[in-house]
Amino acid sequence: MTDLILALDVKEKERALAVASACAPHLDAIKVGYPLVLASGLAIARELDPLGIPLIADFKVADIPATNRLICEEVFAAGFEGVIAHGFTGSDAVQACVETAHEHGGKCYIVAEMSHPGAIEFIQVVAERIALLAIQCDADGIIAPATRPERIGKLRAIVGSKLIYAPGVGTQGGEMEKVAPLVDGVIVGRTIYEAPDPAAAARTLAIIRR
Ligand code: NUP
Repeated sequence: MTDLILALDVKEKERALAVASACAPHLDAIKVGYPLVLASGLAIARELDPLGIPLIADFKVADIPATNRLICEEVFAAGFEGVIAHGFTGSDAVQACVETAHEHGGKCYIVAEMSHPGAIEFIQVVAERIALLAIQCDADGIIAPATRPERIGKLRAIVGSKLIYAPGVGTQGGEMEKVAPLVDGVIVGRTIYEAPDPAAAARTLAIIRR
């Protein structure tokens, strides 16, 4: 079954914890990114820990290898199980993230193609090469756009059985029914946490993704 991953881009800590807790029974992972960590600190990982749901740090790590390693060490020391890194930085920078993740028993996902309209200007042009690089660097999976299912198909042909996680369902226009059969996990943020009843929204999406 395709995983349902909540993008917890809620900046108020108490509300973030409340949304995560209410939605938890319907989730396979929670993705935390800059909005929540910059507002609440990296210790948010420890506060989410009692939910018993894997946490993915979406920091889109994109620096030189030495700095990538330092960033990823902090991510895993904080209690995250996975990290998302950019691939356009090249193989040495990607390898630093993958190696650090694996040294900590964690996973590393590489952004192959982003989901927003501007992604067609630059990153889409090299998305297949990034996906191949992710495989060559032993990454655990890639991020591919739920907003362009036809692109997911092209990237799947490159990554085979490696994981594909797709953001862009709901508010960005991607459709769960079309995307879920193509990927290993669907990442959803606003459609869940901005809903009047986030738990009900998560439950509905969890049923549709089957
Ligand atoms: O290409 C990407 N698109 C994207 O939306 C890569 C991402 N990591 N994301 C993230 O997925 C984005 O930062 C947000 O956290 C989540 C989608 O949220 P929403 O559009 O469902 O609210």
